[in-house]
Formats: sequence, C-alpha cells, structure tokens
Amino acid sequence: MRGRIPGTNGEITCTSGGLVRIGWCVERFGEHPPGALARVAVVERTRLRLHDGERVFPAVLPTLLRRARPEARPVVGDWVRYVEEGGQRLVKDCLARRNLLVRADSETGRPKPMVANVDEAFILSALDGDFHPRRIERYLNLVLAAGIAPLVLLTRADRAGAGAADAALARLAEIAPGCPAQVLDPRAPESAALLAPYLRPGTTVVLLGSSGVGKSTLLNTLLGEERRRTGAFRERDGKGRHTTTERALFPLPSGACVIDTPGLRALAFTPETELAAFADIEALAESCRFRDCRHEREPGCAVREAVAEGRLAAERLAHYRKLLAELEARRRPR
Ligand SMILES: Nc1nc2c(ncn2[C@@H]2O[C@H](COP(=O)(O)OP(=O)(O)OP(=O)(O)O)[C@@H](O)[C@H]2O)c(=O)[nH]1
Ligand SMILES: [Mg+2]
Ligand SMILES: [Zn+2]
Repeated sequence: MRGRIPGTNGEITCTSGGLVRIGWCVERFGEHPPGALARVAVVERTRLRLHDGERVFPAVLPTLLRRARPEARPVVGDWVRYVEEGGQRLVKDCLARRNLLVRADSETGRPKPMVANVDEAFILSALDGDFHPRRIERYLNLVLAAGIAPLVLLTRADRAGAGAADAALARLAEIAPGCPAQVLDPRAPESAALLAPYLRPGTTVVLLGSSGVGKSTLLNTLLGEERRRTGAFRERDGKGRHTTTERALFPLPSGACVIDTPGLRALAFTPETELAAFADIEALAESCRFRDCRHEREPGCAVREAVAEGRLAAERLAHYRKLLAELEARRRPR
C-alpha cells in the first residue's frame, strides 16, 4: 500500500502497509527496520497495547526496559519492535523519536514523559468557569519546547457569557502572540471539518487540557462514534471529574492519529525545559549589555527597553520572569 501525505512542503510518499494508517512514514522514521513494528497505543502498568495499523494487541516489556529511566521507556506514540516469544509478544526496542513531550512530577521535578512522535497539539480550554490564560501559556510552553505545533481550542462557548469568546481570543493574542486559536464545540460534527487541515494522513495530534474541557468528546466527534467515555463538567468550581484515566492513541478514518490524554491537575516543568513560548524575549535578551541580565534594574537592558517602547507586553515579561524563577528553583539541588 502506498499512501500520499500532503506535507507543507509538497507531497511526501509513505509506504509500509497498515502502519501508514497509524502514522508510519519512511521520510520521517527512515526505512522499516527488520522485524515486526507497531505503535504504542496504550501504556499499562506492566504491559503495553500496540497498534499495527490493523488491530490492537497486548505486549510485555522486557525487564531491562521496565527498569530503564522514564525517558527510555516506551510511551504512547512510540514505535517499537517486538518478537513473538512463549505465546506472548515481547517488546525488543524503541525506535528513535522525532520528539517527546515531557512534563515534571510536581513534587519531585522528575521527568514524566507523556507522548512521543507528535506533530500537532490541540490545547483545549473551556470558556466557562475556568478560563486561565496562564495555564494555556504553560501548556503552550510544554508543547513548543518539544518542537510540536500548537493550536488552542476554546470550548464551551455556549455556556459562557456573551463576548467571552472574543475576550478570550484577545487575551490569547496578548499572552501568546502568533499562536493559532479558535472557538470550537467538541460535540458538533462540523468541528471535524474545521480541524481537517490539521488532521492530514500521517499526522499525529495530541489532545491536552484540564479535565472536563471536552478532549474525549472531540475525539469521539473526530472518530464519528462514541469510543471514549466522556464525563460531566462540574459547574461549581469549573473542575472536571477526571473521566479519562489513561492516554490512548486512535487512528481516524482520515488517516491521522489522535492521542487522548487525561486532564492534568498541575503542569510542572523539568529543570531542562526551554522557555520556548518566550523565544521573542530570549532573542531580545541577546542584546542586553550583561549576558546574565535579569531584566530588572540592569543598565542597557534590551528587554526592558522593548517594554518601554511598547514592543513587548509588560505582562509577558512578568510571566517569563516567574517561569524562569520557577525553573531556577528546580535546578537548585535539594
Ligand atoms: N455545553 C457544552 N458542553 C461541552 C462542550 N464541550 C464538551 N462538553 C461537555 O463537557 C463534558 C466533559 O467532556 P469530556 O470530553 O469528558 O472532557 P475531557 O476533557 O475528556 O475530561 P477528562 O477526561 O476528565 O480529562 C461532556 O459532558 C461534554 O459533552 C461544549 O462546547 N459545550
Ligand atoms: Mg477525557
Ligand atoms: Zn536585560
């Protein structure tokens, strides 16, 4: 089977049977290595569920991989090689990743890899109850630091007051200049058509956002069937109930793959995380007189100069400083 993937820079041709349905592409991952290949659809405590483009089946991890450091263990979206052994499938190794989305444990700061080999991240945020631009900014940083393209989707507009959507879009333009964002009802079949340009064959999209914002609802709409359980939105405090408990990858009829994730209670960064959502500030900082300028009171600060001249929002500099301080605190030995 040959599938054609309309890429942004022209057409990419992909081969390799059913694997194309779940995102395999020679141009991206190299030639199919010898042996059986599959994509990690679900990670359970001691087993994985793999997808080979035709079906989902269980596989076990060898002790070496089970005991490996978190970044070396397969995550949803990874490509793995496996062998049949003693009536079960045993994972042999994990192919090199194109990217890895990693957050930190909010207590220990240790890396918690989430998903691998993702092209797009849809960051969902509800307009009623808890519209938190700072939270979106954190998701955005997580995604950009992994080299993944973000799209912010504002949901539950029908439950928010008139003007809430426009106000939120204006707010996003301030804190995330240049980041694409749109208002969307995850329940509406038209939403699938709206997102079609992001869901080309071969593309893998991860759904991110707090609990109850409509991630699983959107997945069901894109699949065209109710495959994933969805929950109720708790009105009082705007916090969802955490309906989804495991990350899982689903191939869509369109040829794209979507990874549904559980809503996170807190999003912490590993000490190494780049402040990729603030690349404009870091570029300005290169012109500061002092290399270690903190953009506070130092003379010759190009960043503060940009704020004074209205080229940079003071709020973004404040957010950048806060995140920088948070990362520095994480870098200090405990
Ligand atoms: N009124 C309205 N309800 C929505 C909208 N989007 C989602 N919902 C509802 O919100 C509830 C929560 O949706 P889910 O899809 O379960 O949310 P989730 O993001 O998957 O939540 P977790 O799995 O807990 O992380 C469901 O009852 C949806 O039908 C919307 O735009 N408007
Ligand atoms: Mg869910
Ligand atoms: Zn400076």
